[in-house]
Amino acid sequence: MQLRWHLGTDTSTGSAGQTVDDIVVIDGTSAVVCACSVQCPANIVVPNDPGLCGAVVNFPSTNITGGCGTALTTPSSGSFFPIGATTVTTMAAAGPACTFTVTVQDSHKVCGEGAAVNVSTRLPVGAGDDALIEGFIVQGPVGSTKKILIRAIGPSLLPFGITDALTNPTLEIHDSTTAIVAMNNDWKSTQLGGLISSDQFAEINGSGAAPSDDLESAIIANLTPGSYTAVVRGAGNTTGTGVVDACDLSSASPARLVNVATRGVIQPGDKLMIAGFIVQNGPAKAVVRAIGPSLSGFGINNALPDTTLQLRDQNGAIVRENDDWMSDQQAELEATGLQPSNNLEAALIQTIPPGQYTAQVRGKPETTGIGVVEIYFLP
Ligand SMILES: [Ca+2]
Ligand SMILES: [Ca+2]
Repeated sequence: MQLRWHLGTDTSTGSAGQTVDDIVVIDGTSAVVCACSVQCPANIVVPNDPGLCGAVVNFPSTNITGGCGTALTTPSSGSFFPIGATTVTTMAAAGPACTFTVTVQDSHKVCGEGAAVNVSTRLPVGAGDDALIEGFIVQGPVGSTKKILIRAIGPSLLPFGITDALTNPTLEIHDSTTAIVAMNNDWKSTQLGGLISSDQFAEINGSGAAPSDDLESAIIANLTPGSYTAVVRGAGNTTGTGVVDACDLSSASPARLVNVATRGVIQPGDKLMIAGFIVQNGPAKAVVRAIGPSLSGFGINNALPDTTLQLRDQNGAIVRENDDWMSDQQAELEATGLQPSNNLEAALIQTIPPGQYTAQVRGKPETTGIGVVEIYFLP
C-alpha cells in the first residue's frame, strides 16, 4: 500500500493557500492499522525524599506507536512510591503491555540509625469506614515493651506534586478493646492521656523522623504485648491521599512487632495498595495476606470481592505472587493457622533475606473497595 498526498488550493473560505484536500490510497483495498507497540522507559532507582518513607517519582512517558487505543500507566508519573521496588505497568487497550521498576532506596534514614521502617502505606484517606487504618500486634515477655514512632503524613507530599494530599491529618491509636490509648492532631502539640503521660515534642524532634509539616501527626508509643490499630483521618472529615508509617525505636527490645496490617480503600490503577517494609538483622519468615471479601463479615459494606497479591524485592523482582491462596501453598499456610477465610483472598508464605520489600494488593478485576494487606513475621 502507498499513501500519496494530493495538494490543492482551498477556496472554500475564500482565502488562498495550500492545504491537503484529499489523501489518495492506491494499491490498497482497505485501511491498514499499524500494529500496536509499547516501550516502557528503563528501570529507575532514586533515594527516598528526606523525611518520607518513599519518594514522589516522575518518569518519562511510555513510547506508544501504532493502533494501541487508550493506554494506561499505573502508578502514574508523579505518584508517591514507598521504599522498596514498585512495578509500573503500561497497558494498551489493544493488548500489548510493558513494565519497568521504580526502586526507592532508604538513603535518607527516616527512622534514624539502627531503627527500621516497619511499614509505610500510601492510600486515599476517606471519611468513616474509609479511614486509613494500620494494625500492629506486639508479642513479647510480660513486662516488655516496644517503642514505636507512628506518623500520619499528608501536606508534606504537596511540594512533591501529590495535589490531592490530605491537608491536615489526625492520628489515633486504639487498643484491642477499640479504646483510644493515644491521639494526636499536630505533632508539635502533644495530647496527654492514655499511654501518653508527658510532652513528646523533644523526643519526636530528636528522633530524626519528625514530620516536616506542623499539621502532620506523630505519636511515640511504648506498647506492651497486644494488638493495636492506628487510624488516620483528615481533620474535619476532609479526604485526600495520606501515608501512615511506623518506625521501630527499640530494636533491642525482646518484644517484637509480629504483624503489621493496613486497611484502606483500594481503587483501580494508581490507587492500588502498596505496603513497604524492611527486614533487618537476618532472614525473616513471613506470611503476607491480601484480605477483601471476608471483611464483609465484619460489617464492611464495600469490601473488595476478590484480591491479588505480589511480594517484590528491592530490585522489583517478584519474590512470590498469588491470586487465590489455596492454589499453591495451601498446606504451608494452613500449618501456620494464618490461611485466609475466603478462597478468593490471596496469601503467600516466604522466607525473605534482609532488604526492602513491597506487598502490592489489587482488586480482581480492578475495582474500588476496602482491602487489607497484612504482614506476619513468624518466629
Ligand atoms: Ca493535624
Ligand atoms: Ca483472588
